[in-house]
Amino acid sequence: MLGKIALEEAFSLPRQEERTRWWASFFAVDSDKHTREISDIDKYRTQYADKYGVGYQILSYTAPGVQDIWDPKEAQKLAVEVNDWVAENIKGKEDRYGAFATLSMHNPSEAAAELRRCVTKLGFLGALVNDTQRAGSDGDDMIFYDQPEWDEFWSVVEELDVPFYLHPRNPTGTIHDKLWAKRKWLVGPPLSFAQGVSLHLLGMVTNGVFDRHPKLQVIIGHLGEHLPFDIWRINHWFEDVKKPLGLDCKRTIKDYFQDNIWITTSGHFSTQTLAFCQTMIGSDRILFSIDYPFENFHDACTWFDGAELSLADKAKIGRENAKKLFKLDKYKDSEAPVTN
Ligand code: GRE
Repeated sequence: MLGKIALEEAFSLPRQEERTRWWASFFAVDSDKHTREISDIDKYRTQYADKYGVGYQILSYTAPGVQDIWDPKEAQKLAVEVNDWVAENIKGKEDRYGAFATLSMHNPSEAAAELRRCVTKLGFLGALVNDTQRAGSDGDDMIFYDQPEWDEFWSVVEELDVPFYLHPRNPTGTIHDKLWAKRKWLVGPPLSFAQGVSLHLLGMVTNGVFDRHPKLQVIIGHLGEHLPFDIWRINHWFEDVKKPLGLDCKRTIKDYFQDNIWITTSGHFSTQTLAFCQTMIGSDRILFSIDYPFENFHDACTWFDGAELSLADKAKIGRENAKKLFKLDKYKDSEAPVTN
């Protein structure tokens, strides 16, 4: 399918090669290739996109990124540098690339102001944040955005009418030492990433963030970070036990998945799982994505293009849902016929 849109696509700053290699050492079999690809915006990415029918990509600064920096000033400085850098590097390529804002999440009003700058001045399409913000004097604290002081930030996200992508990061500090240190192969895509994001997102649901901000749109990757599989059980426990015991979120988990939450196919190229997600949350809230360069264009695109889906669903998931969500203008192959 031509003109696909992909939106969990990572870059790092070329000046950070050492850090990129450190991260690659945990997650990339070929760390030279990974480092080359993630530090490049245009060369390899555009070649792959042309070869595999991706018309438009929304780029984001790689994990753990600014969420790993517990000094608030340093975090803010890096966020601004990253945003200016990516804006400069996609200039003139607006028919192929957009960007998510990178935010320091130490302070709700500072995060809101940087998001506003990115959206109104740089033309960014939303924000992507890597789960909790490390904080405290030794980085062992974690800031969750499901607390009332973050209402100020969420109001601005709603007002700007842009989506917020809640992306994983690695467990750190005491949490890492107690839970994961002796189970290190489960860190990342096998388990810890989904646990982190699903805890955070369900924290937002149960703490009433979506009730206070009903227009808020949050995207999660990897076909929903295990949540679609658990919707029935979460719904049963919220409605039949937790609400009678005092949980006071206004709607059901199914409602939040209909009105506020989107999932992407990033790094999860299974037709069976996709079909299950379609039955649980519907094709209107699923978005194609790759997760490049942690995954590759070939696997994502040959899977999606060949998957047994109706043409209508292929069009929605491959690009039409994203066009609407991000209010995109024409881009390369945005109107190309959809074929199986
Ligand atoms: C990511 O998307 O950021 C990521 C990693 C490490 C492994 C897989 C992955 O940072 O998708």
